[in-house]
Amino acid sequence: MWSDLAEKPIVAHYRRYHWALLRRFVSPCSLSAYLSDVLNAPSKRVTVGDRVEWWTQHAIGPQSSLGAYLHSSSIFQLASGASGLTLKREPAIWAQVYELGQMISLHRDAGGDIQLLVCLESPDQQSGGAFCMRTEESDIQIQLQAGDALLFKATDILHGTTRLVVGQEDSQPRRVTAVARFFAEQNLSCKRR
Ligand SMILES: O=C(O)CCC(=O)C(=O)O
Repeated sequence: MWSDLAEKPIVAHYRRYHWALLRRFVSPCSLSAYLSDVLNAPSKRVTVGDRVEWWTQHAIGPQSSLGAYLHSSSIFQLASGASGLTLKREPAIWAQVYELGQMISLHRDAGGDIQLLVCLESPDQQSGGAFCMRTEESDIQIQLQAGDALLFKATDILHGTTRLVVGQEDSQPRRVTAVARFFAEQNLSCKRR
């Protein structure tokens, strides 16, 4: 599927801007299994700044259907091809659930060389939960829909989300995303010194 990657528009976009949007990346029939993997996984509350920001982080096991998907060779090939790096085969994986009032403000991640963010559930458009990026060129907001994915360099690009609020048709908004974070192999020529 991802052969001749360098010629794909998504890869060209990633190489130029360090992010690329993949609409309808996950098949609708897989979404409910992945979502239930997240909702049944062990979780911990993450709080930043005295409850100004909080969300729930879920540990995803490699044996679950979502874990197997994020560890699959097609995801690995996509990340390798887009980054142009020799990546370690196993990504770090996890998921996060945001509910009413929850968000994550703009930040850069501390590690990783390329990250795939997959949206498994999205609130309606009036309920917030947009993915935000601040690049050198502009501020970008993307309302990810369930099944959409975003490849991005999370250590370079400032990113976060808008807060989930009560929408006209959604009094209990929820947003669920999963992450596969890939690391480059150590540069062997540097290691030898
Ligand atoms: O859930 C999101 O959209 C943001 C996740 C995030 O900040 C990250 O993967 O570093």
